[in-house]
Amino acid sequence: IKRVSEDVRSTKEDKFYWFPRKISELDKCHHLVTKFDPDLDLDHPGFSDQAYRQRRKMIAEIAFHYKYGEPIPRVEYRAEEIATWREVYTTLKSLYPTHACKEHLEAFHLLERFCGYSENNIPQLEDVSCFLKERTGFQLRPVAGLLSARDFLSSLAFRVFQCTQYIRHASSPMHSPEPDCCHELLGHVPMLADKTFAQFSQDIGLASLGATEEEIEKLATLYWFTVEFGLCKQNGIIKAYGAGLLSSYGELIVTNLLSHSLSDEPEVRNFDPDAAAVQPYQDQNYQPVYFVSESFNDAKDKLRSYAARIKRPFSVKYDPYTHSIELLDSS
Ligand code: HBI
Ligand code: FE
Repeated sequence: IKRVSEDVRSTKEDKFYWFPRKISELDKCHHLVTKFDPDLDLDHPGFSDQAYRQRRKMIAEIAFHYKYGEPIPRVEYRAEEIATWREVYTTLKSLYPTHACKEHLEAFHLLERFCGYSENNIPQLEDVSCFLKERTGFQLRPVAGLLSARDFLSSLAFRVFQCTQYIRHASSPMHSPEPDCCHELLGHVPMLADKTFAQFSQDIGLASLGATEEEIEKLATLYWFTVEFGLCKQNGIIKAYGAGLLSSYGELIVTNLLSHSLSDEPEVRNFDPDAAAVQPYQDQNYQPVYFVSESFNDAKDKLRSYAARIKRPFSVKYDPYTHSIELLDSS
């Protein structure tokens, strides 16, 4: 394997999309998608609530000014925000023992003990980030809303998870069209505390670096059916590990019925990255299809073999000592 030199990378046939080569360059990965923004999405529960939109902007300012290496500024949440959190927290927590995978349950318990998780407190991203760093080397950085798939996935390559800090509108505690802190803290964070899941997440990120638009679309879809809506089988029972499920009361309930259900709607398939990468998905309603993994190790191995088949003019290796990407000639 030889190192690719700068001049080789700039030749015409080897053109590829820019990507961050070191962790501090994630400061440039901030491109937002406005699809579900309350200022522009008429169906957003906060669309006609000026005070909510103002508050969400204030919290988004933290993300706009944030630079890698700084502690994540704390937010003093208001009573109304904590009330929304409490409702989400208590409802979901009551479902986890029967519906969440064991990795989520175990981490959730630790987060309650050590990280300020409780029905009366919205945990601070800085505290959660320190907790995750010790567990799996993952860390958080604040983000102002829904990021482009390319920017979002590239941060995973560095074991950085981009986290929203604002909370959903009080009028609909059980649903948010966009990611909010309930989704991140209750759905994603506990899973990122698991070693194998952390590796799986980083592997999707590494596969995305410099990828074509088509490959990014497929990786984002793969991400959707695993990290967001993935199921796994534990002791013969189907459990949820996807953050979209673990942070949605209605959809979480649906998945628990799948172990016993005789109907074929929704459909449950064995996880296969080639199929999941091109499966149409639903971002406004419940999924018509779920993919179930035997274990995170199995999912990780399958993803690795999928990623190895993506054609790129180079291959990448993460250097954990310098938090940077080494490019290797793939020929
Ligand atoms: N942005 N802030 C944020 N949070 C996500 O969970 C997220 C995102 N952008 C894209 C995305 N998730 C995925 O749906 C894939 O497109 C990668
Ligand atoms: Fe998410």
